[in-house]
Amino acid sequence: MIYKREIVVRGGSGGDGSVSFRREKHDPFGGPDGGDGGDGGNVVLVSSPDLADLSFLGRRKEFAAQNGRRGSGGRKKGKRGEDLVVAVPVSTMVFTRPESGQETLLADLRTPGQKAPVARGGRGGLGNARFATAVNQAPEIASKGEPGEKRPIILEVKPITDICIVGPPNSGKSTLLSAISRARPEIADYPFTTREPILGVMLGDKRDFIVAEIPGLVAGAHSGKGLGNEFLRHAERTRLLIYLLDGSSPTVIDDLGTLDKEIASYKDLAHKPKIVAVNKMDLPEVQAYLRQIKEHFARRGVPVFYISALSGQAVLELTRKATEMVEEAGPGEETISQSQIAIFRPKPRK
Ligand SMILES: Nc1nc2c(ncn2[C@@H]2O[C@H](COP(=O)(O)OP(=O)(O)OP(=O)(O)O)[C@@H](O)[C@H]2O)c(=O)[nH]1
Ligand SMILES: [Mg+2]
Repeated sequence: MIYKREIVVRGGSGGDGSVSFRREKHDPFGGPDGGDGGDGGNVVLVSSPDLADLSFLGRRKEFAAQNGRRGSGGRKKGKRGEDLVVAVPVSTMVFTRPESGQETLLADLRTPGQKAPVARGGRGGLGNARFATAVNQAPEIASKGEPGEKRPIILEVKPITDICIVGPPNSGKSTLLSAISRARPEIADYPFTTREPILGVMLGDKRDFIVAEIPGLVAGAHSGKGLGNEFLRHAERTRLLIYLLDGSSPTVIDDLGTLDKEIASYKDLAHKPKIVAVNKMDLPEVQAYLRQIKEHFARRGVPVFYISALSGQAVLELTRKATEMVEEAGPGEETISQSQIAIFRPKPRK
């Protein structure tokens, strides 16, 4: 899966204006009648809920709209170049890549069907009919069409979610996601079963919540260990993190520290509201040193839940607290589920 790509977009060039004179039997020295060139087409991005990532772009580097056609005699305007419409996943952010300095956000395509023009077509040139004046009634000049706007842009998919489940490999993230949502990720007793972020919808009383599972994070993920930490991009626009730890891990206390470090090393994720959930409470070996774990985690100052994603123990309490905290986090960013209504931005009038 590809979540970040740079492409070059180019609007079509405008067609040239035409130089032409009316010649008819009854009027052999008729005036200039060269038409204007057509405008070039624009490149427009549109967000589609059917796409999950950017791999469909393939290796294609440049995306250009059609050129406008040249004008012709009889004051005929050249045909306008067609727009090139490129579909991208919902929640794609579009940045400019300036020669120097900061990338700036061009568009944030967060609702299905939302459109963003990213490269304008050039205007068509003027035909010689436009240049006729009292002094020069037979102008031999027409103007050229303008080139279309051309620029590199960066596409980055950053889903907007309510809750992200993060944790070490094999801690039960997929089991929890399938317990609380309709997603059915693969579950297996080895690390890195989940290799891509997975989204699920959790049904709520008043509204539904988008929950994501992020692939397992190991110590050093920020420097590429394990599957790396690139997937935390999926947590950038979440409202709540659930730290899911494996209660049967002999190092469960250190696991929390490791996870904290990895989260802290990714942009400003450290500031997100969070809940800690210690999983696999159904296992007898966990019970053995549960008191020790509880004592340690109680000092952390974040809500801690002791759950079994497998048996369902305390899962309802966890989700209740989670939805409460999501609502407390305020209106924040709208998730996909709440904004299925397409927003079509009308094209500017010429
Ligand atoms: N006993 C017990 N086993 C669990 C529980 N939750 C998950 N497991 C088991 O732990 C193993 C890993 O579960 P997954 O849900 O695949 O864990 P994960 O965190 O998604 O793992 P990765 O995607 O590989 O990082 C599986 O064998 C699960 O059956 C639980 O609450 N109790
Ligand atoms: Mg998994």
